[in-house]
Amino acid sequence: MRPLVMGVLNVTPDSFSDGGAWPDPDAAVRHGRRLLAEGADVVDVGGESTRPGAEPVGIDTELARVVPTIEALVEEVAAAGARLSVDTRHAEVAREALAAGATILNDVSGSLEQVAAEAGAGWVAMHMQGEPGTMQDAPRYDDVVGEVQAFLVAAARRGSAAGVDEVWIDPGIGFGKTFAHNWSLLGALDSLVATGTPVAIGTSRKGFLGAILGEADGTDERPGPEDRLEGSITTACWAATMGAAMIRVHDVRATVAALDAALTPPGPGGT
Ligand code: PMM
Repeated sequence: MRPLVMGVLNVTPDSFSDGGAWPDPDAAVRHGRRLLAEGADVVDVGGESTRPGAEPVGIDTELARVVPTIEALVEEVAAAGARLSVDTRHAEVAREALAAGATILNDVSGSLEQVAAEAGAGWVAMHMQGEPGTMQDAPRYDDVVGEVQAFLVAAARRGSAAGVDEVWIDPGIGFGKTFAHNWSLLGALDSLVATGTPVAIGTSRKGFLGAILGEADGTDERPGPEDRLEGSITTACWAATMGAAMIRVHDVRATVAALDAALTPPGPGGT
């Protein structure tokens, strides 16, 4: 079965790949509609960039970006049979966004299970080492796969104990991780899937893909976020093959098509 595709809708001036593209709720709503038309199962609305080195924006700014966007999209998303999620690490933003109609809390802090439980929402617990401002300074693990998995298994238990019926775990690619850590986590994704809690993952347009795409074409020039589609799609298909149940992406149309192609069993053959 194809994993759910979560389309990224960043209402921020400074996200690493699409920051500034939809800086105000009107532009964001138009892009949200496009994500739906392209086949997104979930539209993930975020109002604070978590890119490495990002400055925190303040709760009021985050609320002013996220809540009107969710309110404006809620009916169309429901009509399309899709869902809205809110990408935040702040309890207050999460509460307001869930009250406005989001049904999944995409929690990059991995700590807001009580908020999800109170709202009767789904909860994505993501792993992050440190804070966005400093997380890439010197990420360190003795055993990245084991440590991230232990954190996520504990988070899933906390979520269930708090009364969340729909818990997801996400290794947090790029969140306090070197490129090598990211590859190790991707390589061992099946062991995270084997824990039994549905796995969500986001590799889309991230820096470690830029590095490998630069090496692959022999130029050693690292393509920018907009030019990392091949790596984004390949890793999405890899994650799906490993059993991930939700993939967070910027390029919804291309990813849906690639996942459908990758996961279709060989048939009797056409002409
Ligand atoms: N990555 C980003 C933001 N939110 N949420 C989850 N669950 N998993 C991720 O990997 C993730 C996330 C950073 O990417 P962006 O700046 O494009 O939003």
